[in-house]
Amino acid sequence: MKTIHTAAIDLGATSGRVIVGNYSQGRLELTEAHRFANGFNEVRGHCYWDVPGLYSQIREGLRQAREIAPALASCGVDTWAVDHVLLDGDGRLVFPAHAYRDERTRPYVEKLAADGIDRVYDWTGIPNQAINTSLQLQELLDRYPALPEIARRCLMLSDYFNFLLSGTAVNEISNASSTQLLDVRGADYSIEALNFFGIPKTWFEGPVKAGRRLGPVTGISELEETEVILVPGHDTACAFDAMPADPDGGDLYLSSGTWSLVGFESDEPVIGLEAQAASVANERIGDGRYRPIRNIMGLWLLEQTLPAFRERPRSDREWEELVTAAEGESAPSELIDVTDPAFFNPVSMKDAIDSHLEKRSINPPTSLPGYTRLICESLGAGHAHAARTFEKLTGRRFQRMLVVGGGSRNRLLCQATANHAGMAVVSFKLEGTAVGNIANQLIAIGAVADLAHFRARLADQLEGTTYEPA
Ligand code: LFR
Repeated sequence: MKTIHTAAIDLGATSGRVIVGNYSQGRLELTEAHRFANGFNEVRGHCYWDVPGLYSQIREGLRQAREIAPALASCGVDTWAVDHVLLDGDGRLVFPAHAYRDERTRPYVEKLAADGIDRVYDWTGIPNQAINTSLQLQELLDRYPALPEIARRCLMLSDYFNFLLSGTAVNEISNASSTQLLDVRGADYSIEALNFFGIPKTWFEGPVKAGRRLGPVTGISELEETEVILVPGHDTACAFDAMPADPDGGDLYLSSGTWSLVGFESDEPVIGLEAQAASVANERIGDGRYRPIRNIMGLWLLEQTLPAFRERPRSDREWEELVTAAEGESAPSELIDVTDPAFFNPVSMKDAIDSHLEKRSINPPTSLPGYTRLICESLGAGHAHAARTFEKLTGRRFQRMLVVGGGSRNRLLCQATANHAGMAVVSFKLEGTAVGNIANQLIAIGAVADLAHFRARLADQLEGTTYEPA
């Protein structure tokens, strides 16, 4: 059987990459073609992404991918969720893309909490979060009432890059579900939610399931033979697709990076007042089914604490040293509440942690290993809390928690999660988002029958590390 080459364009909030997947005889090998830093820019108190810059990195990445694999069958794009662009009737950008950590939606969270969230959660199954597309658009429309006269279409970032690459504009369902505008009981936008937020219905078209072939890459001459495939546009949906899960459904998933996303797959949404109180987000899988998750602050806490220390790690070896030193610290008796909004985008994360602790009369750690230990234990407790919440809400019993993403390499975090959850944690050192992206391309072009087959092959190929609860 010949080798099939595909490219995952995988954009995260702090870095982007283009990864070539070489698939042959049921085995997937990955080669990184291009990696680049990403981050939002703050201008006069507001946060924006450099969207044209990202597109130019994507094009460079595809050229590099083609150097590695001249016969590149296809490519697919996944990005972080909730952020989006507005386009005019000719597909021109009418507004710079804000980054979800822009604090302009803060008053809108309070307004929705005071009036409307019960209805909005009932319609959409998505809790009240400052990052939601719904609130971002509501703020823009309040501030610029003439916007509907100029903007004709709203595309999530993944949809927009698909449009630039293929000329085809669609709203893909997994990323559409992160907007808080999709009908949780159906597969279309919620008219009630759109009306509630005052968002023009015409900005969206009925969401499309992943797997559609959007057309050949346009505008990059060497890539005319490469097809753009609609993969799940939301990186977390891709990461979940990459889980080498037990087909019996006994696994809970953790995609661990800037955010910790704990969840599982389900034919039914998890809704109702208890689910709402527990902030369960009913996001979608690329095939339209549900992926109820809890969205926890994640390793952002640690990443943002590092700049306060001169000895911050800069290589794999230095990371290993930091984790070992943190393991040597005594376990903190009090943890931080990883849901505190003070950690969302502080000027100094270390100061935010210190004042969070001081308010409770707890002494802050005195060293980087101390902060690392505190953050990993607190995240572990957050993961465990999410696991218990899902068990309580669904009556399901999860046997294991599977972890992919950057945090799967962090022993301390995996062990803390196992200890707090009383559940085995199995970590796969896997670029989950890129692997799920590639899996969806292989299925769309007919190289793999379906996700169950892909996962079974992947499980044979991978060796997980199991952390038993202490
Ligand atoms: C992870 C992620 C999360 C989403 C957050 C903001 O990269 O996509 O799933 O809640 O970023 O978009």
